[in-house]
Amino acid sequence: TMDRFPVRLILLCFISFCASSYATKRVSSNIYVDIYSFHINSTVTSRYAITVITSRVANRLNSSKEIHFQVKIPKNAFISKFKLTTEGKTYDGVVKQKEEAQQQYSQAVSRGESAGMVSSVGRTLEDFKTSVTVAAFSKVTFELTYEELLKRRLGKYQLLINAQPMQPVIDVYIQESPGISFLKVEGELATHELGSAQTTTIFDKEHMMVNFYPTREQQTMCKRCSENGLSGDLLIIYDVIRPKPSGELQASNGYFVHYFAPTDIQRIPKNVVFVIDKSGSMRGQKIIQTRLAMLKILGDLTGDDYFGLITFDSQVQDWKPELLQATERNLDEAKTFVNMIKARGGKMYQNSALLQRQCFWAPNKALCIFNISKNSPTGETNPESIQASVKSAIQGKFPLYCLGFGFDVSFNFLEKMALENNGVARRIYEDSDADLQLQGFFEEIATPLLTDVQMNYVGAENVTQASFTQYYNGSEIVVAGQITDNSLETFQTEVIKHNNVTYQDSVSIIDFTDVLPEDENFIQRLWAYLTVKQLLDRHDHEKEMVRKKALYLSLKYKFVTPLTSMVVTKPQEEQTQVAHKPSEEESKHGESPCF
Ligand SMILES: *[C@@H]1O[C@H](CO)[C@@H](O)[C@H](O)[C@H]1NC(C)=O
Ligand SMILES: *[C@@H]1O[C@H](CO)[C@@H](O)[C@H](O)[C@H]1NC(C)=O
Ligand SMILES: *[C@@H]1O[C@H](CO)[C@@H](O)[C@H](O)[C@H]1NC(C)=O
Ligand SMILES: *[C@@H]1O[C@H](CO)[C@@H](O)[C@H](O)[C@H]1NC(C)=O
Ligand SMILES: *[C@@H]1O[C@H](CO)[C@@H](O)[C@H](O)[C@H]1NC(C)=O
Ligand SMILES: CC(=O)N[C@H]1CO[C@H](CO)[C@@H](O)[C@@H]1O
Repeated sequence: TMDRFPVRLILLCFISFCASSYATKRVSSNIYVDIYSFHINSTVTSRYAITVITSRVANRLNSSKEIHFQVKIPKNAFISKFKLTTEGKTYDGVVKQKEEAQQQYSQAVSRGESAGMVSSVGRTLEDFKTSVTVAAFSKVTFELTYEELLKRRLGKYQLLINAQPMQPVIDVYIQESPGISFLKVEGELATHELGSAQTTTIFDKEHMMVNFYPTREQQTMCKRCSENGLSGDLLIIYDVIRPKPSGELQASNGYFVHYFAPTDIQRIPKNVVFVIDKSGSMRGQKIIQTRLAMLKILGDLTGDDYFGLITFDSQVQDWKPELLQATERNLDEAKTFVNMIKARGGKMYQNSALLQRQCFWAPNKALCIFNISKNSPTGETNPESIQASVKSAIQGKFPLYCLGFGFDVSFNFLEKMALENNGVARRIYEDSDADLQLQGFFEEIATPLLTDVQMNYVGAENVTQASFTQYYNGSEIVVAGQITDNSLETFQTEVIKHNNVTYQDSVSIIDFTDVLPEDENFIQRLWAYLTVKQLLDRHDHEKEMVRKKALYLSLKYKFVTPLTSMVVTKPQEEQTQVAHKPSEEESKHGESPCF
């Protein structure tokens, strides 16, 4: 028998969801407070995006006035700089260990100041806001910098820029060697009415620029505009050309980055088990959207895939006792089954009570046993023991993916379980497009091309994650590290899959693309960003060594991460504000209680 690609389990965990309606606060326009310049400047160098938002505001009143600065930044980004300048003095944000900043935060709160600066707003953005009292006839400049590594999904990178109603001017400069294969601009601001505000300039295949300069008139006349001006997202979407299957290597100042995304490979057939919650908490839209998504996903399976369906409420039902081949006949039968899935009536699970589940697999067979959590009469279990038993059942043989719906789901639990088992967890937002979110996630993992990829680097140290259980079509493997003694002569790379060398590159200086002097630090920052992200994602991130290392790098590179905060001291009365990276749970629970 042929080797099957490992079973992939998709847990669809729709547990009661908190709707939260978000009213975006508008900066009220006032002829006496003049935002005379608002500039968003984003530079992307080999997928590493550094964005600077600069706002210049004048107080034209003869008395002092509180002036607000409020912007939205991508969740995936780390803030790395904030400063405000007024009356000739500059006040810089200082990145400190979170606990240290917490003290200043608590003191400010106890004085009745609104001390928090960042909150979570939606699926993809965080809200950053601050204000400062500006003297009569004075000006203030706010400058915020954030950094992120763009992740390739479904064959493209996406840079998201959000504009609030304050006369935005957006410049995006992208440089990618060996070249950009396509570039397009989408999003709420890429509309017909604003068409003439946007231009794309192609300098050559490696350098492109997108500008968005709406006139004052355009800012009030478009569909997405209020009387205060336009607001919405601009999405810059692109991909790069990949002339070499062994990937693209860049180095500067003693650091390297390796982008690996081969396409000349056959897909691997896969096994997939869908576990679908049909308990009472799924009633209404959620179960309808799940059915829609499942029908579409089943339609996307190919003939050599094997699949299974399991539904549960308080009991577990297998569609078939074993995985079946995705033949047309079996798929039709499965679709009939899916169409019959109904959310059970019955009571909703109160609080964050969560169905906890234990799954055991045998080859081509999936069996799940569900454990009801503490609040239920059926017995108490602790998440650690469930995580441990799932891990021992899987034994690293295949990745586990968990999808959590809404915010009442114990997402951290799902995430930890997925990470421990080489998978990922995704939060699905209950919204009109929940079925599309589900499908999108499945598409990302639908075409495995490589398994057990090991990237080896000779003459390198402090290398980021270098082994990957799977590589999917449309994604990209990125590895960065330090070059020992900054010596390219000894630097070598090879990519090994299934203990069998498939790509080998002994790199010479010629293979490295030139990096301009002004960009020479970006690979080092990219390395630091990736290292911190991966350390924070590790399921053992609470372990002291991992934490320490992530903290050290966050402080060194001035990243606002879950371990650090930025303290901003404002001109008057030694007022301080603190920027924490919010966790989604915290901010949502604060905003809207569930029941
Ligand atoms: C935008 O940022 C780039 C890179 O930092 C810089 O070279 C350029 O001058 C900036 N543009 C403006 C208009 O500030
Ligand atoms: C400020 O301006 C208002 C009218 O614009 C005026 O009535 C007031 O006297 C001015 N105050 C000072 C201190 O100049
Ligand atoms: C991978 O995706 C690209 C387009 O995104 C497609 O052209 C190609 O056929 C896919 N490869 C496989 C093996 O499915
Ligand atoms: C890089 O690796 C060396 C040893 O190979 C170690 O001494 C050093 O602390 C590491 N640096 C970082 C930032 O982790
Ligand atoms: C690599 O795989 C090929 C066939 O796919 C096999 O002939 C060869 O012996 C393998 N090499 C090693 C080192 O395992
Ligand atoms: C009913 C059921 O499956 N209960 C199990 C819940 O989980 C604990 C520990 O993980 C098991 O010991 C129980 O048998």
